[in-house]
Amino acid sequence: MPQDTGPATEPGTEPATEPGTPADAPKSVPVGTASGTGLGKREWLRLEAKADQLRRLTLDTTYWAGAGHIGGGMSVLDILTVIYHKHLNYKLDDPVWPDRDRVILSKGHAGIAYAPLLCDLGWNDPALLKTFNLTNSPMGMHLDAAKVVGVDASTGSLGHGLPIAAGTALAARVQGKDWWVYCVTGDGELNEGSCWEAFMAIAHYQLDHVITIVDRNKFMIDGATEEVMALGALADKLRAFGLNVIEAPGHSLPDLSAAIDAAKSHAGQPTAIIADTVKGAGIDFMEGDYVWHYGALDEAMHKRAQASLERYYGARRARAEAEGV
Ligand SMILES: Cc1ncc(C[n+]2csc(CCOP(=O)(O)OP(=O)(O)O)c2C)c(N)n1
Ligand SMILES: [Mg+2]
Repeated sequence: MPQDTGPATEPGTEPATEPGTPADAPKSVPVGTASGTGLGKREWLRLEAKADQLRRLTLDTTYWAGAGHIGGGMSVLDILTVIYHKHLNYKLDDPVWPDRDRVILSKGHAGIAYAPLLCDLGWNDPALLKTFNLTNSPMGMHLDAAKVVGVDASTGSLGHGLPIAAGTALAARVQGKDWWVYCVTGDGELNEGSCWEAFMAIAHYQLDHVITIVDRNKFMIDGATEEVMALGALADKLRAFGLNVIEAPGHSLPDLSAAIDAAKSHAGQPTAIIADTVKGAGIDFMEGDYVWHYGALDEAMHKRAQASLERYYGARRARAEAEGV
């Protein structure tokens, strides 16, 4: 949450259309995973509205751009929503406030989901989304920290975010600062050896203010992670590298929020949260299909995707209404 001021956009942004029923929901709606402990009902609904708004904007941005990394954009959006709209310490009116928490989107190809969030905060002109990845736009497919306000590190070449996160946390230590560093990685990205070098450094230096969140959507660019380059017992591997590991359903906002709370209260050892997500979450014809790692939408597909997102939001909101306290 931002300092002093409230969230950038309050609830009430829900579409006027009546939501669908849970039975209509795409398969990515989590079932039986509610802890309900991470968020109160009102806040849960507020975050659901925000996540819905950002999913729609990500879909539209993909449509305007002609194509984009929509699969991994959709899988990471709940993670980004919970970070920015619940946990992150920042100032809306001063995006470069030196004491802010840092976010490093190591899976930089998800810029197509990150750009809408950074525009929605008011840090970049939302009109820029219509130029996303077009010639001369400041918003390229992978966001450039020198051109897009709010980006703490330019990423896109996989495997660099975790080393940057380690360095950022060490810098905080040297300066006596206590900012948190959130590093969001892909699961296929963990094929990069530099991630594991960084995990070793993060554990060795006990950088407990680095919270790694792995978007475990089980797919990479060209297939299932377990077929292309198996991660196997990922949680055990991360534990063996010295990290505290939390596994959480990655599309359940209360569970994600509770996982971040648990990471923050686990002092002395850095935490990695493995967020179990669905590639293409919310768009039924994309879910779990790696072909939609990067894809183009015509008008008919755009409309189908919008209808799917509406059902998805309806189901999620119904769950929050039923299970929230
Ligand atoms: C060093 C590097 N090699 C290759 C690529 C091309 N590339 C972009 S996304 C991607 C797959 C990443 O998979 P994953 O981390 O699982 O991403 P997600 O499923 O979250 O979209 C690849 C290989 C790249 N961006 N950087
Ligand atoms: Mg993946």
